[in-house]
Amino acid sequence: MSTPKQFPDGFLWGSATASYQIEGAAREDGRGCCIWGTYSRTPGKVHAGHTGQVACDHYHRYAEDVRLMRDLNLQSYRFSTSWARVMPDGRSINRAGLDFYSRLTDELLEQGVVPWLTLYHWDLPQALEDQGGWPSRDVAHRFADYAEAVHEALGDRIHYWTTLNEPWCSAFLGYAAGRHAPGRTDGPDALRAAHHLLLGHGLALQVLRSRDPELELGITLNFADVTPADPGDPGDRDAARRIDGMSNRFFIEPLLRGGYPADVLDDLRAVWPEDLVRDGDLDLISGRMDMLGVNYYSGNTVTGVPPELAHEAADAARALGRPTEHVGSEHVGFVPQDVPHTAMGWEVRPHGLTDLLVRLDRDYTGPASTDLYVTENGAAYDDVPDDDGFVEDTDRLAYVADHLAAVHAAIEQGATVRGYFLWSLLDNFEWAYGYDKRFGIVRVDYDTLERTPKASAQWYAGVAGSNRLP
Ligand code: PNW
Repeated sequence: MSTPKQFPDGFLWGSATASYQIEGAAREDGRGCCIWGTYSRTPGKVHAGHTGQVACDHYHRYAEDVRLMRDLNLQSYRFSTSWARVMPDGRSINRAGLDFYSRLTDELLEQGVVPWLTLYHWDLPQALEDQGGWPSRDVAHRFADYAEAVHEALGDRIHYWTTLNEPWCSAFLGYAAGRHAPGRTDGPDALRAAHHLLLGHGLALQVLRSRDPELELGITLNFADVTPADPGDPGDRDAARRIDGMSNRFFIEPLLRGGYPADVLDDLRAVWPEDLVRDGDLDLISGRMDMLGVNYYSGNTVTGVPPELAHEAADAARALGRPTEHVGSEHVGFVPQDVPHTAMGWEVRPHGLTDLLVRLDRDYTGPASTDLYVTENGAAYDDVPDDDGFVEDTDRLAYVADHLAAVHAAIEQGATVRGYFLWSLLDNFEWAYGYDKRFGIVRVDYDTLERTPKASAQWYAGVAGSNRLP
């Protein structure tokens, strides 16, 4: 019999969601249109034409959802504010939009749930996309104004603030691969978007810090476990260096080391816009952070394709309408592994989370005295509800248990990990997959909008309540 794994005192147990994925009420109280509204209404972009118009109707059911969190022993709730609700045209403030987040915050505090706010989880006001979107430098400044407006309304009650969720997805899925909103497919523009997202983070950090030095500030990045197909093969090792460079180091190095990784800039030589980085940008981007949010789901095993085939491969992908998100590394091959997969087709690689947290602490956050939080981890599976809507989701439960064991192992190896947020509290709008993929520990019946905790929720409530893994 194995001994229960105890987590450190004060470890923060929570769950996470995002505005566009759960709120609905897309036209209520003056909310403006956002890029996901536009993208999801574009034929062929989102599974079955699903949109976030109604989603989980959290906008009207937030009180019920907060009670659910309390019943599940959750100590913290990570949610995002919708920029288009707060600033419908990306610039002027909509009081009614802020009031919703004020009501939500009060409800959380009343039920003893610590609010953890993300300012940007992908729903850029359409008006700002129409003015160029993230490839335009001005949007970074608009983001700092938005951060100030949200802080003005909620700063007295919220301690934890993260600027961006997964800028990698915003930049490379949104502007290079076109698989996320706004659906553009231009490599240099994706790089511009990435830099301006980081700049927006730095500017917002500065605003928030100057308004209140006591806030706990940071950003959430997504990381992948990247391994070479044959560690003895120099081509495969170089492929792993490239994908690790673009997926993992491209964002963390400017944030915590003050510069883009030299080898990655080298890989990007042909596409990197020369006038992109201005004097002072990297000082802003590397402003001190109190915490780093880590989102982790899976990883890839990669192999090098001979360079002479590289351009051919990139052209072929483009001709098929599938340009790659891996700008500058179009010739890397991905080798499926014979391991369990989730319903997303993502490989289950819990050990990668231990390695990642230990590496981040050793190479980046430890030296910077920045705490680590897992701000997302979880899985989609094909749920089968019984007549009462209950789901015995042993697969999701096992996924979470294995990843929590991996977090525990990282802590035992010395990594400073202070909390874990399960993605997601509710089944919700899973971006290009619409409502077809379910990540919730609580089932949502999309006909009745009824919520029913799954077996994984009951299990997770036990973990959160006892601060240990059974
Ligand atoms: C994250 N990838 O998205 C987001 O933060 C959530 O909003 C989302 O629902 C969740 O993970 C599950 O998908 C990702 O292709 C989407 O590597 C795609 C990738 C990674 C994260």
